[in-house]
Amino acid sequence: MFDKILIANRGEIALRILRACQEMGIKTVTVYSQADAEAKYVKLSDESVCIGPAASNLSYLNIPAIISAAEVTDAQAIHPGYGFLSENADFAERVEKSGFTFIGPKAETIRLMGDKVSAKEAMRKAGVPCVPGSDGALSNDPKEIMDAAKKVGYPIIIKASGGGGGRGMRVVHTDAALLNAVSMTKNEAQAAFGNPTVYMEKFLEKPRHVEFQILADNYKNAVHLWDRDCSLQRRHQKIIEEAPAPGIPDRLREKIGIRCAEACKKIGYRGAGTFEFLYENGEFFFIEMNTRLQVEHTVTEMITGLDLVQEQIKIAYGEKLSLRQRDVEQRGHAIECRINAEDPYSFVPSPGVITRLHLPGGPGVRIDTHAYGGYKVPSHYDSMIGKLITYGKTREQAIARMKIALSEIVIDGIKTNVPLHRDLMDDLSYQAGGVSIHYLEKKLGIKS
Ligand code: MV4
Repeated sequence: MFDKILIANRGEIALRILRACQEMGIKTVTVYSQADAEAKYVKLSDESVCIGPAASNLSYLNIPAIISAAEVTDAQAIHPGYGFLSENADFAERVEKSGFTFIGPKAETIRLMGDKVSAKEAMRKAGVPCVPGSDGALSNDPKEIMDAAKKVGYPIIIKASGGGGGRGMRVVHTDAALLNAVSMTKNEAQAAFGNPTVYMEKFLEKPRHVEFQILADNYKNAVHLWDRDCSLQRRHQKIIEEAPAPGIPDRLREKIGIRCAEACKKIGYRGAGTFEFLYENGEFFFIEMNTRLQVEHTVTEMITGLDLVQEQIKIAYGEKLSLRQRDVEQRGHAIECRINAEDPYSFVPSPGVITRLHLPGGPGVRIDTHAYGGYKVPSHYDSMIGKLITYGKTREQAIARMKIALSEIVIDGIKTNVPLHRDLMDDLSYQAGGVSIHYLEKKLGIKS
């Protein structure tokens, strides 16, 4: 096994990865910006290296600084966590060229999935059901664009191939608006991603966001770890996730999960990955693949009993998957509330010192956070300061435990979105399960 791993991230996920390494007897190197010098995981790691000032561009996105930190500490592998450099194919390539192991897929796979047109084409060919659309990049010929829209049928959505996660999209309802919408999306895509390529899809009006977790090794073995529902979101920021996705027939979940695992074998995928789908009227439609560990991996861990970070590390070291599909358990239900340092209704960030912190506990309660009483939440990064996860034999029990945990939690000194989570756990539509991606924004719209 690796002797030493460098963790190229910060916050709760740095601590999460550190704990996985410690349990495996692997030494750890953390890297930190000047704003994170006091972080708990920095103190808990075997070695740490300051990689620059607070601004992410100069620290957590500073590829040469991170690679030199691995060199001076003699680390063998780099775990990128999520966000920052985790889906940067050039980073993965430079890590490997410098003689380290990148804990993630091959650079070429990251590049393939980063281009949404090529990702969708690869998945369509590998038997994953996709949203109907232009099946490839949209041509520049007005007649061909109009014909494509006629074939797909309005409403349609134009998406930038270099986009993803909600960036570079435009919904079109009529022929009259089509050509202008395409050219505006192309211009924006060129400016934002340096790539004017766009594609067309049928616009699904009220879908759920349901994703499948997979694990694959270097030897074309792959398993799926079931699904997660991430529909509760605002402006493409997920707020609550759960596993499994409620109310979807097991036969269908199993069929889609197997399709995802088979697709991984076909494309030679390696590591942990997520297939994002829209789910509407009982059907799954693939939209994008994420090639990183995700924030919400925790709910999958709770229902499968697996440690996804340890699985990533074993795969990166070159071990064969020890797990076959029939060994993957699925037990009970898990919910994750993302705890953000922000105003619960305006969503304005609220950095500052946490003056008092009381964390909940008890059966089926998990907290992943690097925060502590006296910790100063820096203003330079994402506002998520932790994740509260509850597990239950049933969804009802997981909700009941979440309500209790949310009633116990005390975070003073800064504003957090805990009050919003309390409201949502009491929301009858949430309790019923299966709300769409628009539910939270609609509910907040009525409120404010
Ligand atoms: C869509 C869609 C409806 N129809 N594609 C937004 C994020 C990006 N991953 C894809 N997104 C969407 N693609 C079709 N054909 C609606 C969205 C969408 C969305 C998707 C998942 C989670 C939240 C969302 C919020 C708004 C729009």
